[in-house]
Amino acid sequence: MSRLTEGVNGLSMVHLVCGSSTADIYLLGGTVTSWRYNGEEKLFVSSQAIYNGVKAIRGGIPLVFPQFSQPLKEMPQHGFTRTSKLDLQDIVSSETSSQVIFTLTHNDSTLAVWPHKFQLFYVVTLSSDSLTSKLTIVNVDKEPFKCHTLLHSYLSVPHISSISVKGFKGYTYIDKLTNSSIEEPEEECEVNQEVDRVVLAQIDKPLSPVTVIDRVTKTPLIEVNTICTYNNQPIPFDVVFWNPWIEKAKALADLGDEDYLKYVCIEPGTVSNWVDVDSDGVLVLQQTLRVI
Ligand code: TA6
Repeated sequence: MSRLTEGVNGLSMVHLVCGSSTADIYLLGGTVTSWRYNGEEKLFVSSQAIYNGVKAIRGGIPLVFPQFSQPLKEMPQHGFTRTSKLDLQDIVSSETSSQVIFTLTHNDSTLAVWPHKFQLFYVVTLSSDSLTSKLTIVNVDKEPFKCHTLLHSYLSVPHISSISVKGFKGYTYIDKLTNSSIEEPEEECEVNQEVDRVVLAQIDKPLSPVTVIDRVTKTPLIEVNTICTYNNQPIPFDVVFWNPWIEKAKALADLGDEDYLKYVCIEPGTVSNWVDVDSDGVLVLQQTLRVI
């Protein structure tokens, strides 16, 4: 049954069970590190991931807030959430789903690098064939603030050469390797070199679903469905598409040299522009990973 338990190196984690599916979520960063559908792992975690309670766990679904990358130098890359200990509020199970609810509230260490008062809610819901991550940011300060949010999902693949990604055709993306802006002409995107792209939101055409498919049989493997709202109104969201390939994989100490062959990152978020969050404003980013 769903419960609080101990993970690697005794780190606290929640194990969710729903039918024949399971999920593991560490209190460190609220990082989902496993989602098993009928016993098959759908997320990737690095063979060299560090579980010391301080460093972000490399893999699964790290949370990115309040910044993507490192535009504000006083704050770590991808913000402080993925290295913060989230507070476990509740574990709720029903016939059809199992859910864990976490919170994170501004504290001395967050205020020291980002002087804004916020409350973060993170709800992970496991159902028989899907895993939903719902990240909610509330501005509990008197002044507005600007932030990014992103779900940095590492999706497990049989072999990187065996898959392609559908859903980007016709969207413009920023290629972070060349800092160029390119319109995606292809129905399917293969990964045969380093890929680091921010696929830009289009207001009238949300980037959902994005689907990882078998490149040969065209069988869908996993679908990423995303919703993003501000004060309950839909807002545009981007999707980051990343694989480090050979050289960058070697350069990441907590990633196995061959690990790049086993995952693709499809990362929905609000990252190409800061989102203005007014006092009492509510920003929600939700992804549902579904096995097709
Ligand atoms: O989401 C893609 C990206 O921004 C890449 O540029 C790469 O830096 C990746 O995130 C991993 O970042 P991390 O800080 O987890 O090593």
